[in-house]
Amino acid sequence: MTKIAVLIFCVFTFMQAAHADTESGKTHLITMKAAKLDSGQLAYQMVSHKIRDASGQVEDITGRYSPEPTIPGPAIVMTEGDKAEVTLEQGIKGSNEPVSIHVHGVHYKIDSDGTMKVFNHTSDQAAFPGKPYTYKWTAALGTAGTWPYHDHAFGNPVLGSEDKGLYGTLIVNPKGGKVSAMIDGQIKQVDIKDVKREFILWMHETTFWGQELNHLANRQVPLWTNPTIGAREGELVRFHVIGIGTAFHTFHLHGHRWIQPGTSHLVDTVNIGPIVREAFVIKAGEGVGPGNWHYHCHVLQHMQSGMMGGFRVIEN
Ligand SMILES: [Cu+2]
Repeated sequence: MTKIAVLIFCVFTFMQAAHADTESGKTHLITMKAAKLDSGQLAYQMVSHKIRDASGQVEDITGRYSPEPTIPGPAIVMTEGDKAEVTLEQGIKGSNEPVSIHVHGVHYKIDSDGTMKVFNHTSDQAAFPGKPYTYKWTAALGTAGTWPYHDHAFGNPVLGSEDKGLYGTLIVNPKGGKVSAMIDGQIKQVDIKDVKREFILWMHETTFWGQELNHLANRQVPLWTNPTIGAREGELVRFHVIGIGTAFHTFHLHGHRWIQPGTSHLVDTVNIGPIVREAFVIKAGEGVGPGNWHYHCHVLQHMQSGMMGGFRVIEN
């Protein structure tokens, strides 16, 4: 080989190695369904979630999810470097309309945008009855965070029906497995594996819609509206607060404080507009002990409409 050929070969090999290093080799094979609740609201349901690793071995984690459609929809948890193939089925009784999943945060090609041709000028990326649609996502390096996914097609080919309940959460955990948090008065790197409970609270108009990821029981628990949530004193708890709809909110948690992600700025409120989100870790009862703590929206009108719930910290 000439020197140049050797150089090109070396650079190519290096690039391949670097590329491989950014991928986990894990692919999430997910099937979800859009359905109608008895209330008339719409909701996503997990049908099947399998994880295939680089060696081809498949782990089925469907049992972690609620077997029913829920609001918010199933929380999909990935790690930077993972890929996902998400197939959506249209299971909305009495309707022939398309329904889709449009995701935020992760990488995807234009054909996985989850929008209609009238919007994307490419194709209808939605499921019809008997005709599922598959989206491909890459949780590339740099996409760690809590992201929303939602419909962008049903009932209105431009807007979709996120407002009727077709929304859910995608959590991309950082490749290193650690997030920063203020614990015992110091900013520390918390191992996500040490977080035993995560609470997802969506703020929709004057209502919280909640979900617990309980890692002790390995289950996702639907909490529905304005739920009482809880933890044992000293447990690390991660909150994911996300807005949807038209209102702007101020999320507040009594007795606890946290740092705004990426800063050392200590807060006990966060402003949440539509599809804006924040995730943070606290140590339950830190410095204040057990109690029937509260969380609520601090916009007075929303408080007056009952936008609140309990955060019960019990003695260890
Ligand atoms: Cu509010």
